[in-house]
This record gives sequence, structure tokens and C-alpha cells, in this order.
Amino acid sequence: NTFKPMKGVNSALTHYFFGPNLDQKLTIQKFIQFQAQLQREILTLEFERKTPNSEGLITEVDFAELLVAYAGYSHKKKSRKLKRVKRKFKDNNLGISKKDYLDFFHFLSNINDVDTALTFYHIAGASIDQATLKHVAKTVAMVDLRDHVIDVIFTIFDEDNDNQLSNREFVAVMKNRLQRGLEKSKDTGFIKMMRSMLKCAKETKPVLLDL
Ligand SMILES: [Ca+2]
Repeated sequence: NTFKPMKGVNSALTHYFFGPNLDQKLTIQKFIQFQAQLQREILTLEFERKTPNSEGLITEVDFAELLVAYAGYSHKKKSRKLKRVKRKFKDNNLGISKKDYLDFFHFLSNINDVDTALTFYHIAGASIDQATLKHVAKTVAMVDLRDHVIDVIFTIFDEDNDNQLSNREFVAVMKNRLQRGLEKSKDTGFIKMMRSMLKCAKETKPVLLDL
């Protein structure tokens, strides 16, 4: 009925999901795999935009910029945090690799489970210090965050400088962000498209080509 300007993209995706003859079924597993790959590619693009050096490393400030943009702080709060990172790592600029960046976002994608684990630690009376965060990342998200990365994370998020991350300082910010991210209009279109693809996968009918 109506002309869809996204037809080219949709066709590429439908071919990817349903095969060249559109007769293959899209499994949940394949869809999840696609989603993970897409996220990885987006994160890689973001990382590359910070122009890593010859060793493939970006600066701690670059990394912090990516994270504070993600956290959605006010301009004032952002620049305060970036200044702190700049000061702290001026003479300790070990750099952040693409793996560090991908690992950290993998950790973030498990933030709800991390929250549960941290709450448990809090009840048990243990403080959420660097060692605890590292341990939780490893056991909950199964990522091995480097000590240096954790040091940078604390420099960004530990606002009262007590060497501990409170829920308000870190997990609440990131959880809120993840949830809000899904409500943003630019994502909604994509998610709607994904939903319709899952729907047509169920009906084994290429709905998107039914123009
Ligand atoms: Ca703190």
C-alpha cells in the first residue's frame, strides 16, 4: 500500500533472517546472536571514533567521555567527572583497549543481575569496593574487568571519594539509563521492526515484503 523508504535495509535484514528465498525460520537463538553482533558493532564504532593509538588504546578520558555520555549526566556533572579522570590518570595513562570497552558494556548489560548481587552484598554488610565490583563482574557477568578499568570506573562514579560505589552513585544511574534507552524514539522504530520480524517469523510469512 504505502512506499517504504527503508525497503533496501529491510530486504537485507529479511534475507539475513529468513534466507535468500525467505523460506527459513528465524530462531530466537539467531535473533539473539544478531542482536549481540549488532551491539558489538555499534560499540566498536564508538570506540574507533575515539581514534585509538598504534597499540589500539584510547585514553582514560576518552573512555570516561563514552561512559558519561551513556549515563546522561548534566553538562556540569559531566565536566566535573571528566576533570577528575584527567587529573588522576595524567601520569598513569595505561589506556583502555577495545576489549576493556566491550567487557565493560557486557557487564552493563547484566546490570539487573549485578544489582541483585550488590544488594545481597550490602545486606551481608560488605562494602562495594573495587575488589567486590571485580568479583561481582566475574561471577555475575562473567567478565574479567582489569584493575585499571575498575580504577577508572571508580574515578568516574565515586562522587564522595570514599572508595566505595553506592547504589545511587553507579547501579541506579546505569539501570535507569538502560531502561530509558529503550524508550527513546530512535530505538523504538528499530525495536518495532524487530518485533514485527519476530511476529512474521512466528507466522513464517515475510510480512515486511508484503508492501
Ligand atoms: Ca562513594
